[in-house]
Amino acid sequence: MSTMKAAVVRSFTDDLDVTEIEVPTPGPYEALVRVEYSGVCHTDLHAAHGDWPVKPTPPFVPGHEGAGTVVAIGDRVTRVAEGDRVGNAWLWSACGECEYCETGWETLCPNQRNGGYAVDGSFGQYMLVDSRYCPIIPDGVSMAAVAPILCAGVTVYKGLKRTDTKPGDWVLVSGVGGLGHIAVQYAIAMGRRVAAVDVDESKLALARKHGAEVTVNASMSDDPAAELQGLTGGGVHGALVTAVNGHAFPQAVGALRRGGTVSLVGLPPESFPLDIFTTVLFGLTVRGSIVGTRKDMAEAIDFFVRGKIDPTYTVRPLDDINAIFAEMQAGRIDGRVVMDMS
Ligand code: 8ID
Ligand code: ZN
Repeated sequence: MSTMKAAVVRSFTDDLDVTEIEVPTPGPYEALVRVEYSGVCHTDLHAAHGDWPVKPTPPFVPGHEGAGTVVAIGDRVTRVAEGDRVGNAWLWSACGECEYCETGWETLCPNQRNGGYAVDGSFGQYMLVDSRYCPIIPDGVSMAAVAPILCAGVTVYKGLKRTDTKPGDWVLVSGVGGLGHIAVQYAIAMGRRVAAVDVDESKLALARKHGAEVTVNASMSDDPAAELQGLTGGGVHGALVTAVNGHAFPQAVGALRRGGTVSLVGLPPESFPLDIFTTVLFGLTVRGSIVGTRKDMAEAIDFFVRGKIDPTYTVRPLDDINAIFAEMQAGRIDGRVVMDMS
């Protein structure tokens, strides 16, 4: 039996256990990947804390922004070969046969399995991927820099598409963390004008660095929605909420222009009141958006390969995972943390 170092969640209340565990064996359609880098997503923190109604079952290894190289393949694998550069993803696999898979909505497949949640993820030196669903990483790109694209990138790219905006329109990015700072960049690359909201000045500075024209600090403003309405000449055409705080959600709805659409992406385990009168009279759309399909992933990676997206990230060792989670919880991370698995 060969072993590897991995960060294991043993309970929702304890620190992760960085320890030696068995290297998994690839089954049919699966490939074994030597992980080089893995981004740390706030979803991993929600998973480790058991924040959501559908909880993962400890012990498990989080991580769904892993980038590495295929070192072995199981039976019936045709899409990848040993030596190929691939990643894992939140959409680890789907059934391929249900009404959602059949209609281009595999992200809604009720039989999907999620990386770092139902299947062990990328917070370890090796991981399994489903060869039919894993993102393919082109040659020549930095494995550390591409890691945040595999969840943060695809999620905000899809969420921005779902705002139903067009070039020249205003888009609000609420929450400029790992997802949000990349959302600013996709929005600019897609020709949108960006307004950004956060509760931390350094996050707003990062948003401006990446092209946001308007920034509002929600912790300093009496009415961030009204301020955004004024600064964008009548409201934003679309909004993407990545904030991990329920208060940001009605603020984003309140910042919409008439006819606007908000894509909800952040997942604080909370709810928020939706004002029926303004939603109806102003013809607003409020929708959820969850990661992206394999096609969205390939498109998101292509923006990155063409140099349109430049994630801000810090490389740290896997041994730092508990400190990284504590900093994330306190909102002290600029951009993304990417862990080096070597
Ligand atoms: O597919 C999806 N829907 C998807 C995919 C990936 C991640 C959803 N997520 C979810 C995560 O589970 C998490 O709930 O998106 C959320 C954001 O993930 P992240 O970007 O990885 O988290 P972060 O780096 O900690 O950034 C959070 C940002 O929110 C700001 C913080 O300052 C930070 O910049 N924020 C907070 I906390 N309160 C805010 C507020 N009231 C706020 N920004 C604006 N207003
Ligand atoms: Zn994620």
